[in-house]
Amino acid sequence: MGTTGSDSIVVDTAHNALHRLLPLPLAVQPGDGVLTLTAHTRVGIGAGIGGFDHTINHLIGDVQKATGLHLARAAIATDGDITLQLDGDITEHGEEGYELIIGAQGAQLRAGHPHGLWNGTRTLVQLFAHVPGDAALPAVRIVDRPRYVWRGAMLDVARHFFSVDQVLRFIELIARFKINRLHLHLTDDQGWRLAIDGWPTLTNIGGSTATGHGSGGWFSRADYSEIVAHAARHFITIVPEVDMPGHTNAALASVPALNLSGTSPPLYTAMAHDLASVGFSSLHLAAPATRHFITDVISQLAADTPGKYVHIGGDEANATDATEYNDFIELLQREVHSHGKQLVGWEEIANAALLPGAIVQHWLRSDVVRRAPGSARFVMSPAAHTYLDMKHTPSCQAGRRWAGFIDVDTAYGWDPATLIDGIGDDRIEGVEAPLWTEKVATFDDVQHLCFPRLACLSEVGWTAQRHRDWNGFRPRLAVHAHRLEQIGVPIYRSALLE
Ligand code: TNX
Repeated sequence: MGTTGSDSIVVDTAHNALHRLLPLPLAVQPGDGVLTLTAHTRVGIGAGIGGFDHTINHLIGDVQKATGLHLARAAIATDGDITLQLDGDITEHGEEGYELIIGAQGAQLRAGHPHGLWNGTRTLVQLFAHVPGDAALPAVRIVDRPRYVWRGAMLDVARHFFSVDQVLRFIELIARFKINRLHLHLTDDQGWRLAIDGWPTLTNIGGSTATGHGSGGWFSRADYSEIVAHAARHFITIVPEVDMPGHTNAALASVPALNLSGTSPPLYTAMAHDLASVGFSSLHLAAPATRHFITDVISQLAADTPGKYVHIGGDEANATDATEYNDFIELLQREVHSHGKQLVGWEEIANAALLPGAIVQHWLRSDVVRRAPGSARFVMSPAAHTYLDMKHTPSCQAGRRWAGFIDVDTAYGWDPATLIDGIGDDRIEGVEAPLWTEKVATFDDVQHLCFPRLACLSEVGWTAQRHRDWNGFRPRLAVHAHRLEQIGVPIYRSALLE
């Protein structure tokens, strides 16, 4: 096929197919007619490289859920079938791009990489009406690739713990919108949630409770690997965070030798109500166990995480001396690099001497972000637009309000490239929406705060800015809010979508 120029989007709002696509692809050209799948339609691999079994099986499962039809797999696809083709010669759409052509002769999906094929299947599944018995796909030609490589969600399992099954479910939900990073905030003052070999008290003591005296919990190494594997099947990279040197009361309470005094403080189950009272805990380089602890924690995280990132936190270290803070971050950076991984940290790490490749996650203060060297990369999580723990409206039960109310228009209406002077798309790795869980105790609340706002973030991260506007987005978000409700997700029903 010929290439579709990146500016050639055809926005025909009368066309149903377009209303079903979220995030909006780079180029969509509606055709005439439909392709109606039947019990004889098969899903096959076109000529080219094989090896994307999970993607095909997942597609077959999704088609069954959307239409009721169970499609068979074919070794070689023919007319009328759905053909997936991995073709290393297709390089222009990058790792995640794809081309999808649907017409009377069938559906052809082509990509240069397995991740692109996966993304194409997400688009194909969105194109169904999701009405039982309706197996029609609109004729269309789509050429697509994302704006940013990092489109993330963050789940804080430290303030309140969420089980492996809940995290697996969360992965399935975010994958619908082509989100490709799941950042797990694994440790904080109120809980340490990952077993570390040789340090059993971290979880036995530090994982035993939660904010508000909950019962806590933690992941074994096997649990963590199960999460990583499920994420990988959905082309999601796990970004593990162990927050240091602040936000460490759970570790300090578990291991006396991490304290300068040699004595542990009590467990902390309260919640800092304002930004001034957070950051009361700190690790210290001079405490007897600190360096050994850092080596063990980072090397286990690196070994158990196939993705290239290790997030070391670094936020709100208000109880750490400024010079020691920088030494601490630089030590963590060396440790992360010694395992061949890329350093990620909250914006405060910009105070330390960061080496090329470091990723700075912006959340609050542009002046702090600007201290980062020219070589740094940025993930944008501005609290006022992306913080999923902020209430949608004053009547929302769960969540907080310090960064303002965030309804779906606010979650959608920002451009990462114009947020901070001097930090444009050439330096931005992507976007992420964090869900902090001090005031989020149940998985129903998690889903209510995340959906549909994560769909807004997904389009901020995927769709070219010139193709984004609230009026075009609103009906598409309404379609997907409805679909989430159909599968039982307790979403937030925004009045803006009525
Ligand atoms: C600030 S964002 C924090 C978190 C809190 C959150 C609550 C950041 C790097 N630190 O520790 O949970 O606010 O909204």
